[in-house]
Amino acid sequence: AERKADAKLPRTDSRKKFLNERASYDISHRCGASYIGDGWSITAAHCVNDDAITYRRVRIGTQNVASGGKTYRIDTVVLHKGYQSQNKHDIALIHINTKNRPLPSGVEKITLQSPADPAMRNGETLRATGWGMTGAKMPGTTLRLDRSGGIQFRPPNLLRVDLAYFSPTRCQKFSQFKGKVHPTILCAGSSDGRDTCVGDSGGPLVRYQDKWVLVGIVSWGVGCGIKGLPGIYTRVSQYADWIKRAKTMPRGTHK
Ligand code: 4AZ
Repeated sequence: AERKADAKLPRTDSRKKFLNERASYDISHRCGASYIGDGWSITAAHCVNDDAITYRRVRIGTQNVASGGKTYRIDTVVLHKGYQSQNKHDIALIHINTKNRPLPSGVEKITLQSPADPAMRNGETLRATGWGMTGAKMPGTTLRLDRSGGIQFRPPNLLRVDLAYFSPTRCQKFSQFKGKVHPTILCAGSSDGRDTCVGDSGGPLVRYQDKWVLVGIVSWGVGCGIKGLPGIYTRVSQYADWIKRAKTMPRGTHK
């Protein structure tokens, strides 16, 4: 639709100006992702499963949502074939070409949690990071109204939140998640409203086991910050084989 609208504009300076202006104001944050090495990042399928993926970029190597680091075109998207809705197989790999343009210094890949690693215990601490909406105004944040008219904010710098792991048994007890707590997801939340939210999607949920490992991908929830109600994350350890195979895919878009 966007391209059609562009085509209607005359091929003049004003069209050029329009496109340039759009390029400067149209850059907005969409989702998080985690760098896993060899040009590959892992994110949520719902973050990359639309036509606008053509315009989307990866910004890597900065804590600021709008500046610093380096930005790359995405040359490959591998969507999980079983992805239909947000609560099933919400996982995708995206690839950037770092051959001729090395990653910014200091960027490290995160290790994926392995199925053989010690199981998570109910109540243990996991950490999420992202540029998703917050409930409190901080310096530099942009004011937004949510669908219900509530005021929410976009933080300029990366935030982190420590959450508790909710065992599947405990998570099933919430009517909102009953029958949806498949082995391929995990639940994490807090009793005091700490949570992930819109904009954190695709980003990491990590656990410290000798080093930080990736255990979850921010996927979905019912609202944000509702005390006691956890958020839903893709359980990365269940996708070890899928990730290995995805990394062998040729460049392009694979659905
Ligand atoms: C979202 O819409 C979203 N509270 C992400 C996380 C959570 C809710 C919604 C969890 O991207």
